[in-house]
Amino acid sequence: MKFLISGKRLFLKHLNKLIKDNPMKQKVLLTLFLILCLSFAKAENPIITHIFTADPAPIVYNDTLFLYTGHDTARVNDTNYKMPDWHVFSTIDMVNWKDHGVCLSPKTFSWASGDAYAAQCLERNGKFYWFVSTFHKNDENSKGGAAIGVAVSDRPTGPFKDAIGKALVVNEMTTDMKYGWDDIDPTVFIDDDGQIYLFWGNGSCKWVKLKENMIELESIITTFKPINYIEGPWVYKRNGLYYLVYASSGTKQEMIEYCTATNIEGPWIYRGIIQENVANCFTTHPGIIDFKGKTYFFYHNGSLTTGGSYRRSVCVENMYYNPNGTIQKIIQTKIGVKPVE
Ligand code: FUB
Repeated sequence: MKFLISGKRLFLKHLNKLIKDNPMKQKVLLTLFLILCLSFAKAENPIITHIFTADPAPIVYNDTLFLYTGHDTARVNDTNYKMPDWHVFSTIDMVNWKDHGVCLSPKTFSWASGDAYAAQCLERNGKFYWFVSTFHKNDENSKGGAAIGVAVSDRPTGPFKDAIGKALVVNEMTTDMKYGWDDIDPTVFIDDDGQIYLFWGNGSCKWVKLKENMIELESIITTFKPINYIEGPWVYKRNGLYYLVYASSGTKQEMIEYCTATNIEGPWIYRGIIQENVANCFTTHPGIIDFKGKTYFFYHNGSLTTGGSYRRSVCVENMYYNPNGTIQKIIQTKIGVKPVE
C-alpha cells in the first residue's frame, strides 16, 4: 500500500512538470492517471448500485464468479414486491462487476404469471440450469400459487429457454403449508456421488432428489422444519460436512441461521446465527461461494438511498470458518471485500 502511495506521488510530480511542458502530453497523462485510479478501485457495499437487486446466488465458472439475482422495481411507497426479471453479473476480482442485463424473466415460462422470486443457477455437464421461483397460472397443471421452474442454456449468461415446458414443482405437490406461496427459493446441490438434490420452501424446508437430467423429480418430497427456519435455503458441502444456511425468523426482521449434517438427508443439527438483521429491510437471503482461495457470503439489505424491503441491494462479505467447521458471525460492512487476483 505504501508503495502505491509513494508511486502516485512520484507520478504526480512528473505529471506537473510535463503539464507545463506540453498540453498534448497533459491530456494523455491525465487519461493514464484516471486509469491508474480506477485500477485501485475498492469494493463497496452494496456491490450493485445502478438497479435494485435481491436474492443473490453465486457460482464460479472458468475463473469468473457469476452472480444471479432478482431485480426489485417497486416504487418507493409500494408495499409489495415488483420483480420482473433476473439479472446476471460477473466479476474476476470481486471489485469490478459487469451487468449482463436481464438474462431471464417469468415470461420465458409459458405457464408462469408472476414475479421473479429467488433462484439459483448451476453448471452440469456443460449446461447451465437456472432453477427459479415464480408463480403459476391457473391451468390444468396447477390452480396457481408459487412454483419452481428450470431454464437451461449453453452459457452462464444465456440465452436461456424453459428446460421442461412446465413447472418442476407446483403448489399442489406440497400441502404442509396452508398458503400458496410456500414453494419458493430453490437451491440445488450435487453430491460427490453425482446425486442431485433440490431444497426449497417458505415456512418449512422441503427437499427432493432430481434425476441425472436435472429436470425430473426422482424421489418423494420430504418436508422438515429447521429451528427458526423461514425461507431462502442454501445447501453445500465442505470437508465432508453438509451445510444448510437459511433466512430465519430472527427478530421481526429476518436473520441468517444454519444447520449442519453428516448426511444430506439429515438429521440437521442447529448451529446458530450467522448474520444478524440487515439494514432497512425485512428479508435477507444467503449465497455462499469459495472463489480464488476465499469464502464469500452474499446477502441483500435495503441500504441504498431510497432502498427498503421492496427495493433491496446485494452486498458481499468475507466469511470465515472455525477449525471445527462452524461458521463465524458475518460482520456487515460498508467497505465490502478486498480485490482478489
Ligand atoms: O425476493 C422475493 C422473496 O423475498 C424471496 O423469494 C425470498 O427469499 C425473500 O428474499
